[in-house]
Amino acid sequence: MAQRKSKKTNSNKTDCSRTGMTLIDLNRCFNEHLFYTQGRLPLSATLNDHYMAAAYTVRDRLLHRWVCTVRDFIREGVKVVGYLSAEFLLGPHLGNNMINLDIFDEVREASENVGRNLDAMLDHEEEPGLGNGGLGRLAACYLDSLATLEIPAIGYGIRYEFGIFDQEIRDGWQVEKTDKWLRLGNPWEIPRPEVTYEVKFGGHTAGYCDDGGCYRSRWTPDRVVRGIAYDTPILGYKVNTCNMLRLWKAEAVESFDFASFNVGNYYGAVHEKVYSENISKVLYPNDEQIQGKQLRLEQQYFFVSCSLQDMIRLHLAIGKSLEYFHEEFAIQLNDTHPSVAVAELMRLLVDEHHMDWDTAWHVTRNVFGYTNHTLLPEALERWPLRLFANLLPRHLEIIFEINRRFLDEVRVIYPDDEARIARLSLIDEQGERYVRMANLACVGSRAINGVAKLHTELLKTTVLKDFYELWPEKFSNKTNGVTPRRWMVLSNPGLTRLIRSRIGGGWIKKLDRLKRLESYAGDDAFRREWQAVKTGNKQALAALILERTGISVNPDSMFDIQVKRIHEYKRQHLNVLHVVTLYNRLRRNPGLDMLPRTVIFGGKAAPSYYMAKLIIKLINSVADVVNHDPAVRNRLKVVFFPDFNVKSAQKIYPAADLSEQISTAGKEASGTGNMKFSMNGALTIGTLDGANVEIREEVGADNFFLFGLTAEEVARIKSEGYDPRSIYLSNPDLREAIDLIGSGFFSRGDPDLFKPLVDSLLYQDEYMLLADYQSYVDCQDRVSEAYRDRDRWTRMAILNVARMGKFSSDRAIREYCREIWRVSPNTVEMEDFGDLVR
Ligand code: GL4
Repeated sequence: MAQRKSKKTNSNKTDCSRTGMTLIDLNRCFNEHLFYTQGRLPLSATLNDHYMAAAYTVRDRLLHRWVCTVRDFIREGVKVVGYLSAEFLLGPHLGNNMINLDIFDEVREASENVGRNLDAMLDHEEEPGLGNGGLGRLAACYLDSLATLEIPAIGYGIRYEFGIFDQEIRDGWQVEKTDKWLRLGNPWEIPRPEVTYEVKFGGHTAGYCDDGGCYRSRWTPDRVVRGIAYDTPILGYKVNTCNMLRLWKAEAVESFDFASFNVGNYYGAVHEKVYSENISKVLYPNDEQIQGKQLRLEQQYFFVSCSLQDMIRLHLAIGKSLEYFHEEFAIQLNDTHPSVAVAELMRLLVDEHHMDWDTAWHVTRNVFGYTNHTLLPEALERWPLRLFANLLPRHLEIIFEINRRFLDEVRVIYPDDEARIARLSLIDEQGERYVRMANLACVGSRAINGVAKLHTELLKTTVLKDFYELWPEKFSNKTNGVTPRRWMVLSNPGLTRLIRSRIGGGWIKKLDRLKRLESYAGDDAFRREWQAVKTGNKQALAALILERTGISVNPDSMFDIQVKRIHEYKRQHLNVLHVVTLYNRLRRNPGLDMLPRTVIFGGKAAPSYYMAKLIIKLINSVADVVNHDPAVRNRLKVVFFPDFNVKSAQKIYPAADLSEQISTAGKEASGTGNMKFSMNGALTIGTLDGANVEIREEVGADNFFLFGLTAEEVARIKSEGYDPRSIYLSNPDLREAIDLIGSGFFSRGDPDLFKPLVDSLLYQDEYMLLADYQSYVDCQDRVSEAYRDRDRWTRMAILNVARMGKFSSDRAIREYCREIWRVSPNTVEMEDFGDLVR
């Protein structure tokens, strides 16, 4: 055993050290942590003690690799990626790190040696839910791939004390509960109280002449907050590269205002502390919808300023001049949330480091890249000028100066095109004035990208059209990807084992190799085993559904799943219309030979998004009626799985037969859940939207259930005048479904409850559910037909998995590295630090 272990992962001698990889090493380390870190004897250890001991045992091995990675950072002077994101939806660490260290089986054994089941420990871990959905989860997948590809990188964000709320369902409604993820401590983070920066807010600016006679601006803030670094190691898969995610916590510069304290004003004295700490208190729970709150801008500026100051410090520490900052760092703006970085870097370079404007602008423009993640107008960030000026007066001056110079350039290219100049301006001046963050990001970046082919094309022709016409060379597409380590190896061990048994494990790092599975699609024995894996996963999910909702579902039925944030454009209510249509068929014809389906929904609604919350209530209300109607006889079940998060996602994707990707074409920028489902052998029913288009291209049109209008058709019909009511009137099945909802049938006779939803469909139907309804229902009938032929279905599922290679986040990150960041890998060698690690 010891022999085998010392050969894998690391060629170097770690086997007898403090962080050795053999079962003996792991057992010893586990017991030591139980005793010395948790202060427990095995007999009195709780589940949490065991979990903590396992976490620290694994963490020790991460830290050994981290130390080696950092050693190279300094020694090699390699170019580093700084990934700036307001969200990182990491999910639980323990299992993932065990996979990446390749010690899963050993830790399972070590925990069994102390009488503890590993799954119970994995289940016990609170996940850091520091994100809303796809955007934050993408950032987490990208960190995994950066480390796996051995690219030196630092993720920068906010250490929210409360992440995305926990969702409970009461009487069918969503209820939000505070996410207290830090309650039991967080063994994965290392606080760095000595790595801190001051961040200024408010106040005013005044001009002055410096010693050299240069005109400068001095910013006198009225508030200063301190950011403290908390580092989480991010290890790559079977490599020694261990990058870090550095999250900032806000604290008061002085915890107590002694002047107030001394005059007996205790509450006044702690006020500042409480006020400052608010900044990193809670994640805004809106996905693709801005709230325009000052605290949000404070959060953005806070983490951006700390992160840039940190990168500048690291840069200066290796002895380089700031003129070369962009040669040592590539900084990616994950959407516009961190885009105030453009102005902040200018401020740091010009005001604090006394660089001249032109050089600073050269550095700034060459260091940033900007990824756009949505076309939805309600998600495009803009800040009222007054609010911005009050909070960041110096940044507004800088933005004005950037804008003045930029628009001068534009005027040369497009003389007299005032309308275009108004559209390109960093300031929106139609009515109340706003700072346009997307424009700032475009002007301040070297590269701009969308997240799927269709999305990038739409960016170029709609939201960022003027910028595309100005700088076509800056634009490119980077289709999203997801990490197969978490989304296949960790979450679907059964499928992983089966695939390994036929084609080995090379695909885990080179996902294209899944292609080799194609030849097994026609292999009977393989298909049987494949089905057995799926059935096992469905049974496990059925057990979880029973535990969480009390609903018992049949694992032999088709698991038809839609999990994602609840949003009208994602059209969970189109899925509901289909459910009601099936239900009506059963009511009309009780003896109908219908393929049994379990329709599962999951996802959170922004607390202030009324329609989304009403959709959750609708799903639960329909479920209540359908699941209790004896006439249905288990041919149809509806489940709303509460509190969908990374942890439950890992159990849900592997159990799906059918993946619902049914957004209105042109609205979903990419989607990443669509990729996770397909990688786990679910077939997709979907529109030509986001990455669905490319998934279908890859897996083949025969293995994808397509329905609905194209983005072009959506735009055309909208411009010609769309009339949902005429569709309603001419389609009896649709009318019956909508009328049943409107009648109060699902709301205990109350016709008012769902009226807002029904009315919005009949009189506006912004997302064109009615236009796509018949095409969707027909497509679902084809799905049922296909599922009846289980061998054909399994063949299609195998081909889906075999052809998903493109959607690894490794492919996406390689493209970013080559085409945007221009960074290359650095192989980290393990070093035995002698007595230090024995
Ligand atoms: C999103 C998009 O809605 C989603 O399609 C995409 O996959 C994701 C990552 O690029 O980004 N944009 C925002 S905002 N939230 C998202 O999830």
